[in-house]
Amino acid sequence: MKIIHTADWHLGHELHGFNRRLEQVAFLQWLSNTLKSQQADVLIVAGDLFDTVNPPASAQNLLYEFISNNHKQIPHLQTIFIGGNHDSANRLEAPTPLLQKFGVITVGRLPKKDDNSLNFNQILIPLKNRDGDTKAILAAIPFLRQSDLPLPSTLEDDPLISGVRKIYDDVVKEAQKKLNSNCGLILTGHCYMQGGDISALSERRILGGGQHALPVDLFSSKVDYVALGHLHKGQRVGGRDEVRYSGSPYPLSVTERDYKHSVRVITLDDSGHVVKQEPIVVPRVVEYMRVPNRGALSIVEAIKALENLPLSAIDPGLDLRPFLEVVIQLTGPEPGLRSKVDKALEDKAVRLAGIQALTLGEKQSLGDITQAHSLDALEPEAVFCKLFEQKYLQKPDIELTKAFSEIMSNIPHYPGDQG
Ligand SMILES: [Mn+2]
Repeated sequence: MKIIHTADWHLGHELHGFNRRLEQVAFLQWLSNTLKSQQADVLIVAGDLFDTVNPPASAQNLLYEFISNNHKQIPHLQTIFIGGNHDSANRLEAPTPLLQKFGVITVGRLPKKDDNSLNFNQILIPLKNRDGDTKAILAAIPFLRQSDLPLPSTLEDDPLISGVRKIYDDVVKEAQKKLNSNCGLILTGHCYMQGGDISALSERRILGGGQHALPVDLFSSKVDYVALGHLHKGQRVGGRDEVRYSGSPYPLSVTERDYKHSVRVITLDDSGHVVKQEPIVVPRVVEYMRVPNRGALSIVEAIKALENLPLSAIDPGLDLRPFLEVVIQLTGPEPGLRSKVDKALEDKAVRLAGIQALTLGEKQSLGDITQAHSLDALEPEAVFCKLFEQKYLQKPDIELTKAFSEIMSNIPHYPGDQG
């Protein structure tokens, strides 16, 4: 039996205001074809199908077209969607009665009975090969919200970790009652695991405080595979090959430019145990460029590089133009930075997806360069000068200091005035 594991599609996602529908269409078409060519029996999408709880109709339409295509091409395919932190559990589950007819099971939120106990009938899903034989039990656990978690049994326990652990333990215990020697056990999750390699800026810290990362020993060593979602880079967790993030299928931030996004193919033998797992790289339909390729340029160098950007002579059309990130090293304030970059790109068929302006003193905190003062003993002008020095490693010139004082004198009753 073959399973394809993917996650974090974020349908409806925009990059700096640019629509990405064509990339999303291309990915779903490619995935449909891959499911067919790989002769997959099961598709698991481990959360964050949509980018927002209220996705645009066009994004929902994409998903339904994908399901309908699969049903035509691979009628026996079983598809399991679990909710992520970006998804609305209700919205995901609303079309369930229809989707079931297409072999799709959606678990938007943790299924519970009226008495608040876990509804194992909905959590535990038998996965079948094409002959209709159950080869694995899938415990479909979605993103867990605080309200899903049981209270800790002792005060010493971290309530988050002990709550999530209890849910996984209970579910695995129940699943094992149904397992026989010819059947594997697969779990899903949408969470942030300790030691995970995050992609700068594109994933949210989902569980606040210092305890948002979960330990990998949460997952029993008896499970055959854990299909995770949330982190956008595919990776195994805690050195365990069977605990995996598939990663998102395309970049959700320009910083993911050099990373090869993929889906994961898992092959189970006749007794339901994993014999092989491998990534298949998702082809890109849009190019991601960075100026410069590594490091940063001064503004003069950067503008020159932008003017000489190596672009294809034919404009592929707005929705397929390359995304571009520009990284500039500043030595002082540059209020006209954006307009200079915009001007250099005026006639270029690219989409500016971010300007990263590096300042010289970025690694220091204000405390590193200034003696400890009580806040009310500091004049705003002094704070301004210190911050400027911290950022640019030089003092602001007289003109700038004067302009700052002028602004301050125009603010009626700033707190310093009140003594
Ligand atoms: Mn997520």
